[in-house]
This record gives sequence, C-alpha cells and structure tokens, in this order.
Amino acid sequence: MGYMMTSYENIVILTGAGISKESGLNTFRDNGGLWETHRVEEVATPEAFARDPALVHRFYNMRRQNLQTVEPNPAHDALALLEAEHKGNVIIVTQNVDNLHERAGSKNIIHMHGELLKVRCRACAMVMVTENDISDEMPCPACGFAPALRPHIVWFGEMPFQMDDIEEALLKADLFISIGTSGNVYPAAGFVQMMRQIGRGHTVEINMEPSEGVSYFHEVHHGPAGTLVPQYVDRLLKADYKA
Ligand code: BJW
Repeated sequence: MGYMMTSYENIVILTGAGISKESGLNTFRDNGGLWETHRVEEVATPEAFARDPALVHRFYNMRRQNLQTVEPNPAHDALALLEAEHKGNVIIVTQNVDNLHERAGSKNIIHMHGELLKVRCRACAMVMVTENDISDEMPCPACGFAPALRPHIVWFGEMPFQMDDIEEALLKADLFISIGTSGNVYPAAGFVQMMRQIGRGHTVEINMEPSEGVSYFHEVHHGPAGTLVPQYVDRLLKADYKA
C-alpha cells in the first residue's frame, strides 16, 4: 500500500451506502440504485411527503422490512473491531439509515441522515423506534394527533442531525476515513475539505471508484469495502501494537 502507518489518537469514519452494498442493500446513485425505481424528488424531500405521504411511507416501509433480511458484512465488522481494540477514540459518522453498524457491534455512531427504524411525530416531535409499517392514518402514541408520523429521516433541504457533534469530532480528528460514499451530498461531501482546511489530520478514501471529492484525500484505495476495510483496520491495529 506504500504509506507509513502511524498510531492515531482520534479517528473519524464517514460511511455511505457503499459500505452496505455487500450486505445486499442498494446504493442511491449506482446502476440499479434505489433512485432508479423512485425519483429522488418523489420520495426524499419534504415536498414529496406533503404531496403524496402514502407513496413515501410505502418506500420507507419497504426499506424497513428489507433491512430485516440483511446482515452486516466484513467492513462493518472490521469497524466494530477497530472501535473495540483501538487505543484512541473511534467515531462513525454514517449517512446510512440502516442499522448495520450497530448490529456489527459499533457503539459510537452518529446517524446524520436519520434511521429507518425510527419515526417521528410531526406534531409533538416524539421519536419512537418501530420495525412495523406506518401510515398516515396512525395517530401519534404520545399526543394522539393524526396524521402525525413521518420517517425519522433527513430529506433534501432539511438539516442533518448532530452537526455540532460532527464538527467537534472533525476538529479533533487526526485520521479521517471516508468509506462507500460518492461525495455528491452536502454537508457530508464537504467534511474532507473541512479536514484539509483544519490541516492536521490524515485523510483516506476507501470506495469502489473515485468519489467526487477524491482529489482532497491524501490516500485512496479503490475496490470493495468488504475486502479493503478489514485490510486497513488490520494495519491500524498493528500500528497501535507497535506504538
Ligand atoms: C462501494 C461499494 C462497495 C458501491 N464498496 N464502495 C448545491 C451545492 C451544495 C449543496 C446543495 C446544493 N443544492 C442543494 C444542496 C444541499 C443538499 C445537497 O447536497 N444536494 C446535492 C444533491 C447537491 N443537501 C441537503 O439538502 C442536506 N441538508 C442540508 O444541506 O441542510 C442545510 C440547509 C438546510 C436548510 C436550508 C439551507 C441549508 C440534507 C441531505 C439529506 C440527504 N438525504 C439522503 C436520503 C436519506 C433518506 C433515505 O435513505 O432515503 O441521504 S440523499 C441520499 O444520498 C442518502 C445518502 O445518505 C446520501 C449520500 O449517498 P451515498 O451514501 O454517498 O450513496 P451513493 O449511492 O451516492 O454512493 C455510493 C458509493 O459507494 C458509490 O461511489 C459507489 O461507487 C460506492 N460503492 N459498492 C465500496 N462494495
């Protein structure tokens, strides 16, 4: 791989749909991606939900059910191992709404674009966990209002969650690894540029193909995450051992 591996104190890992691809979940923008069957404006904007809540609920109900048929893959497993064994801090900032990082054993996770298994009341803002289908007719269990429930998902034009926590983590990071994301969607796509502006952390891309932001990374590895992430984690843990 040609790069000297050192031991890092604070590792921030950004993940996207590509890390869950080998588990059998579709990405958004690849051939056969989720948005070939549903146009993004039809399902992933507040306007789409206002226009046709039944369609949007169906899209997320389908993905919520599908999530129960898939398992974490070696890339998720390797990141959980890194968090458990690394001497310093590891935080995963995921754009993914699946729960495969948790199911692999990762603990320190920020779901910046929300979670498939959560719904929120648009009247009282209560958030609840559910594996079941939801519809516009269901009243909110907390305030009784209907129609009330919406997916706890960040749509275009909405503010991603925990941006302050993410910024704090990036400011402290001495290693930033971006895995399985095409670099099309902001603010996540801008994190690597932010790291370069801060100027002290090493930046690594692991993705099937060069992302939109590839030129901002110090180090890039292109290929399947299920193979490359375990290899990279192995090198990080060996560097810890020597340090
Ligand atoms: C593999 C692999 C394998 C495959 N191994 N790799 C103009 C300029 C800048 C910004 C904007 C702009 N116009 C509008 C904006 C803002 C907008 C935006 O970024 N738009 C762009 C499209 C231009 N962003 C927002 O609106 C965000 N909010 C925001 O900015 O708030 C601030 C604000 C608010 C209000 C007013 C003003 C400002 C919110 C973004 C929300 C994104 N939501 C979605 C849907 C979530 C719900 C759902 O899941 O249904 O999140 S969009 C979708 O894209 C999803 C993903 O998390 C996100 C990123 O996709 P990702 O993960 O990168 O997937 P892909 O498919 O694109 O890429 C997969 C990659 O994996 C590929 O490269 C493959 O090669 C690779 N791969 N197999 C390794 N085995």
